[in-house]
Amino acid sequence: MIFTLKNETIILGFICGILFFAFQARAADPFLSKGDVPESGGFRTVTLLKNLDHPWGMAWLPDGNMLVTERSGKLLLVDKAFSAQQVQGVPKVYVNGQAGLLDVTLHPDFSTNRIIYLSYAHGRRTENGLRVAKAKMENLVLKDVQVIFEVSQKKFGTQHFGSRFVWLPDKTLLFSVGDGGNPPVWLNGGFIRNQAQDTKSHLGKVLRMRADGTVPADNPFSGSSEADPLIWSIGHRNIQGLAVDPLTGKVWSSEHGALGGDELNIIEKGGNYGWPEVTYSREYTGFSITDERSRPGMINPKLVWLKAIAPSGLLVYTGNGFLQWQGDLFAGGLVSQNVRRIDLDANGNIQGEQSIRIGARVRDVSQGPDGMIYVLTDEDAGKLIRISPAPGKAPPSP
Ligand SMILES: [Ca+2]
Repeated sequence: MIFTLKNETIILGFICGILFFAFQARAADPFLSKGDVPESGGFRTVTLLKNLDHPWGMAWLPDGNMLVTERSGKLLLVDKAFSAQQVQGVPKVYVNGQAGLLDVTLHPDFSTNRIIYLSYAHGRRTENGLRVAKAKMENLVLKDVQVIFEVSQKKFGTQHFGSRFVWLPDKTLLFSVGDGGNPPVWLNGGFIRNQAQDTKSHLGKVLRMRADGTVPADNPFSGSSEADPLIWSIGHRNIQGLAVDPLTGKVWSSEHGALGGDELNIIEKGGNYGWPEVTYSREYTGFSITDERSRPGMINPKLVWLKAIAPSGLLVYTGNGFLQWQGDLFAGGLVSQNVRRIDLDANGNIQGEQSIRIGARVRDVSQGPDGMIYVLTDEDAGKLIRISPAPGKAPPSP
């Protein structure tokens, strides 16, 4: 052979380089969920409350009571005996299709300041958008209601508002805004979904604000004239699940695709998650949206549900009710009518998935102060359901 040692070293280095990048690319490939998901056992479900009108979000109060939103515009205080009373003073909400009263969350210092946050659709069919309001809750009345956010791009129709809240440890608030709708909904010379890649638009984003609604100085586009300073991440279709893992600090999101291709992502500051230029999902007609599944500079999902579950509320479970499930993710599914437990190993890698059958469209998933898992179902007579270990049985295996 005529290779010199130097040449061999270069060739070996080259091969190692290719293997390294191939491994990196493989490591970053998403876990593909094809729909053949095994059923989980070892739990039971109990219906605690019936006849909720399309409940959407829930938040636990320090005293063990909870707040529940109904999409039709009511905010309910549910006490520990699971009896519900209406809270007065909710702002006027646009209710139609996916539009309505959406998520609710408490200020991190709620126990001293009694402040809550609501997200909701505002406007009318021809011109509407997401709003966020904060208010002080005094017994069963909201006082000092202040609108602290309104989507700057008004849209037509009743699709894709987002919206979930999650607090970061620094007491800033992340919330999702949907892309505005499916074709043929149109804005500024293109399908409105293209707004998800426009850094001057709120649509199709995760946004981050301070508790008073102002822009944190360390947002990725803070001080830029090229982008909206509230933007935290871009390229999202419709995130309806957001959760922070208190141990790792990771922010997880679950996001609707169109036909198939729902995603589970880890949200990073300034990240581009690809929609609609990169996606596993297809148009509802079956036509292709794009052939691209991945692109340099865009962040791959951690998991893709090739068969859509229509993801809703998301939970990182940390309770003592199910010790083997600690650290796992629980993603509600509207279409799948179950809660998917996503089994994570100690490094946060996805090991697999199980189905906790609910038998109705699941809208939100939350961990109660008792360490049990609570679910809201999206129905005319929606339910609050508790998932707890089956009596007399060993807890379910990991
Ligand atoms: Ca994506």
